[in-house]
Amino acid sequence: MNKRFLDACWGKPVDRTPVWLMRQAGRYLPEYMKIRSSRTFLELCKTPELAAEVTLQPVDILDVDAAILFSDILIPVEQMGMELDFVPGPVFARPIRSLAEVKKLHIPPMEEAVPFVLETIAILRRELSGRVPLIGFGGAPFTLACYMVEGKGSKDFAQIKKMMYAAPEIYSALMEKITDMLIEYLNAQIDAGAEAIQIFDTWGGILSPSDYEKSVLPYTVRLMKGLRRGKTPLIHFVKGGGTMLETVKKGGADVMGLDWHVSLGSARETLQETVVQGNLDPTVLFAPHATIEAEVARILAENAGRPGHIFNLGHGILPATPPENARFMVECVHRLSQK
Ligand code: 1CP
Repeated sequence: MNKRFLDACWGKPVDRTPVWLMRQAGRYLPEYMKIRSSRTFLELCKTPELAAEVTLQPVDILDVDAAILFSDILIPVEQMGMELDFVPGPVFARPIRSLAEVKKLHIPPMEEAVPFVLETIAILRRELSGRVPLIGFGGAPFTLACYMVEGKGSKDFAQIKKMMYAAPEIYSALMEKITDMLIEYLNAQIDAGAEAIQIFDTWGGILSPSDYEKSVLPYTVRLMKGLRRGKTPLIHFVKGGGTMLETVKKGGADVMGLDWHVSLGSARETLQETVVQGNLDPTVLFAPHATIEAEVARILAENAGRPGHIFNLGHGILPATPPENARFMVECVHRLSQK
């Protein structure tokens, strides 16, 4: 039973720093590509035995201290009635632009909408049987709204920002509906057996701190209050959130995810006793081993032995990463933090 990750989420002392990698399953692993080659990404997400298999690959290959459900943040959005494709980034055929379109979005019972997600979690809990904890996840309301309004990834997010500034009634109706959906979706994951939940707010950092506080934070707060989180720690990762940590902290998560634009040491000063996760630049995994080891050592030194640090990348692992370097990074974290 490896409880290192969960203990660290609650700020308890651990024998060595737990480590996992955002997006640790996926295209950089040949073992993933083999399974993926004969089906689409969506088919893979919707086939519980296979989704469970690719979830376990990085646990076996990298020796990480947590598994994260293999799925995507946009899977539950498709079930609200939006046609979704991956090419490989997500694309919605008909983005949301009007109040009528927001009103048409529905929130089906989760056992009917995403039985495959709940089934994957059940299989994983059986197969892991305590080996490492299982993290469930969802997108934050704003990040999901970005994709739903833009229709795909974007460089400037002009459509969602335009809606926020020029059509606040459509924006708030959409954010309310997404928040309602996420409360159902993430509670269903908790009930199915997810032992921690990470909320990915990948695009929260594109807003000014004042807009984040006014137009994103209230929904995050409502989401976090709506989750059955007694025994289930909540991790909140806002990419680009380093310049507004005090504001993000008001969301109320147990663990704050950090990207690499903020130093872990100064973030800990700002956040005081709040548990943190991060924050190695994912491109360091392209460097020679000596550089990877030095960067791991630097981050551990910035944490300065405080309890409540989960080692991770500052964002998802890049598809061209050599798996051997990811494995070496995990080994460095374990070796250098050993008590
Ligand atoms: O072709 C393929 O195999 C699809 C590639 C792929 C994969 C492997 C996508 C498309 N999503 C995923 C899995 C995924 N997505 C996981 C798996 C669990 C893990 O091992 O961590 C998770 C947690 C996500 C979450 C996700 N999807 C986020 C938040 C995290 C982040 O990286 O910021 C976002 C923004 C997405 C959208 C998405 N889905 C896929 C892509 C390529 C993207 C990013 C598109 C963009 O940059 O806008």
